[in-house]
Amino acid sequence: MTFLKSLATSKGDIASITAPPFILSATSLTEYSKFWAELPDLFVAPSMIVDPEERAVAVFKWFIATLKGQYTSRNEALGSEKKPLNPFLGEMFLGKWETDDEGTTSLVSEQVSHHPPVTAYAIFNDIYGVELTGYNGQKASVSTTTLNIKQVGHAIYKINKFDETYYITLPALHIEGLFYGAPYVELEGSTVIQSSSGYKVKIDYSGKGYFSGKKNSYKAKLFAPGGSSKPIYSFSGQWSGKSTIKDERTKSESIFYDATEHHIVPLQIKDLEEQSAYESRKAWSKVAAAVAVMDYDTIHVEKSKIENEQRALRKQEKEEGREWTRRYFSFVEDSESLKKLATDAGLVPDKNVWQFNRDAFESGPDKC
Ligand code: HCR
Repeated sequence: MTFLKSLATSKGDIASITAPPFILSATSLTEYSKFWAELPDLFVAPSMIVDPEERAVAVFKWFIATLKGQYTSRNEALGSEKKPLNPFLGEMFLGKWETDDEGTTSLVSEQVSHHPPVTAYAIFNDIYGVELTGYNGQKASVSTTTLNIKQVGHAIYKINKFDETYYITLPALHIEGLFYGAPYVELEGSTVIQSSSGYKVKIDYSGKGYFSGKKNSYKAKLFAPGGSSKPIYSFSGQWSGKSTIKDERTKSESIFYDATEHHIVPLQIKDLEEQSAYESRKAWSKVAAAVAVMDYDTIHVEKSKIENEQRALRKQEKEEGREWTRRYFSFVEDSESLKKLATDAGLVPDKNVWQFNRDAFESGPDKC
């Protein structure tokens, strides 16, 4: 009841929700950027496809495949969705995937804003010349016992070889099961993947009972360049299960992807002893240990230490008339080409966006 009351009075400020110990996660939100590339084979696959139409299909496939990790992995591994640790400004999460076929795929995730929380990320594989950059914030609202979350930000997927860019919008979601103390995520609304080649995919999400009576359902359409309202492909199914593809020209249909058969590649991160104090696992290690044994007092004490340290830093910056310098991302005016893609995707383009500075990362201390 205390939890539900805290939810009702949170006014959408997720950080202020007092969750019971068994709903607390030992993982910081900066870590969630990894879910974009836990399937490195699908992440790089579009770069090997010459035909732009088939390439757009491959980008869609990779995107759909990321959803299971992004939105159901905690539920599956821990029995319910958990309240992640609220990252501090400047917190970093770094890692890489090493696979025989894809080589190294690197991840750089940085907390670029604390109030409101925004995480920026870059994931790149130089062998295949693909890069994903983006940023993510959340706007929450509460209706009775459901927490509704709108995602702020977008992702940009680039394939160097074809000089092609995909603008990816992020779905809204809500948290169900709060009343029973067993929260889980369901997606709603839509995602648009707009390619600079003109191909566009629109994905509509629904939960139990809307399209198919099944959780995690979606329907998607792939449109050719030129603005026709008739799709060339349609897709449907469960993003955490099986997906079907239908060629709308030949009417042939087949299974396109089965999320239950594709296994993630674990991200490699440095041992704690090798990590800097601003890296997520190192910074939150004492809190994480206390969460593991549900020691609420220690969680509170250790969290407060980090929060007070952060408050002191902000105070000092204010007194010195300066702002915290982000390590590898800067808030810059959006380029005309990205603004066009956002407009084509049906959005009002952002004026400023968080942009990854690869040179700063390459010459900095965090390259691993
Ligand atoms: C909503 C959420 C925090 C944000 C998480 C995001 C949207 C972060 C960016 C990732 O790319 C995708 C992603 C996946 C997560 O599913 C989503 C989280 C799910 C729950 C968490 C809430 C803040 C938790 C609230 C929990 C209750 C018990 C208070």
